[in-house]
Amino acid sequence: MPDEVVNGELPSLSGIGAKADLQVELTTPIVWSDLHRGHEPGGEIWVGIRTPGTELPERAERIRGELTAAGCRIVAAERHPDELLRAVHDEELLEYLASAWHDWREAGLDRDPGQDRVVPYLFPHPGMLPSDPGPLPIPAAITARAGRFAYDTMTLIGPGTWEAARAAVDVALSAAGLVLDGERSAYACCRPPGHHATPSAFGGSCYLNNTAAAAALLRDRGDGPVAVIDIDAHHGNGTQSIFYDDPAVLTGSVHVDPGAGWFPHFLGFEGETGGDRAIGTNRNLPLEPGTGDGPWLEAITGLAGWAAGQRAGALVVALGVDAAEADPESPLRVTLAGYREAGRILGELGLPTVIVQEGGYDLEAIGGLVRATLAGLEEGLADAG
Ligand code: SP5
Ligand code: ZN
Repeated sequence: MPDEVVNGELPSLSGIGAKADLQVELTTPIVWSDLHRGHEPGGEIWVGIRTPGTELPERAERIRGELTAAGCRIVAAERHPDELLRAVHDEELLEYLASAWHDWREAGLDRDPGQDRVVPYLFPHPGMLPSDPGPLPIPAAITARAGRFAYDTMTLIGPGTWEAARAAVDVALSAAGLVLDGERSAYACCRPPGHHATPSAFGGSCYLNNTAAAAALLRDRGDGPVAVIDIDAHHGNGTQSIFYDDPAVLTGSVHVDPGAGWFPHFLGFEGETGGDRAIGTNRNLPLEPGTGDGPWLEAITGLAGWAAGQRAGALVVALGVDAAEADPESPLRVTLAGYREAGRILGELGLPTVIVQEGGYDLEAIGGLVRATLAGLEEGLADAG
């Protein structure tokens, strides 16, 4: 039944922003794992102070609730082989993440000094290392090992973190699998998020790069280059690093300008355009703090046009909804209608599309923002025929 009949309202002519449209029923399958609930960040160490966490289990529950109300069917994630993790991460990082909590407890650090999460205390800063360092040693002490792999103090590891992060990759890979099996689109409702996780290090509330794992699977099983378009408010530095020298994966990101004082601070600038073996395959479009729908959508249109011009055969959308105006973690000011239009622009590419959840921290808004994006995406795909 068409939504305008269900809601007793006329459909919007403009196609964006009208209330009737936001009640639209969706058909995109949503992939899910209960294991995310085991990852309770237990706070973030911000300037040395333990502050409440932002990347909470309720995020995924809210999104799922909204999408279920929109009629989406839930598909349970399937376990995938570890080999698919090694396609995007170093073995050392994987071994560390799988054992860190256990090693922390074995060392008694949860009792003395009484820290119930894994927190690094020093980092292998380039200025501390020999000029030709060779392979970075893996310190024997878990407290130091933590700084060998984490690049911030905000991304803590607790008892269920590994299982949740591992399951989040399975969620993204299962969504990619649905698309490889013929679905036009699939949504990976995963947490913890992934786009800040690099081949060898993690941070920014991310442990394993879910988006990159999905893109690598599509690259290896599909036709033509895969385009990753990252619309999270923050630069997708991990995804960029993973594919920087890979000509078969195009990575584009629109985000708040790291040069204006925003995470990830060291990366995400316009001049980063791909490694020597993949020149021109990375695009960053940094935006000023305070930017709203117009320039944000223009940037997304630019990235979509670029992907089409490069004859991308599949699309992975790194969907952070933290660019929304009320989000506590970013200064961008995108509206609900803006997210819907972003979905439409990306859908109009007409590509097999995997949408992977990244950030978004306004619990009241995130469900609606994801729903609006998926509604736009379905409209765009329908228009593309
Ligand atoms: C996936 C994602 O959106 N990660 C965002 C990571 C950005 N974190 C930077 C945190 C900057 C400090 N914010 C103050 C929070 C105090 N609790
Ligand atoms: Zn973000």
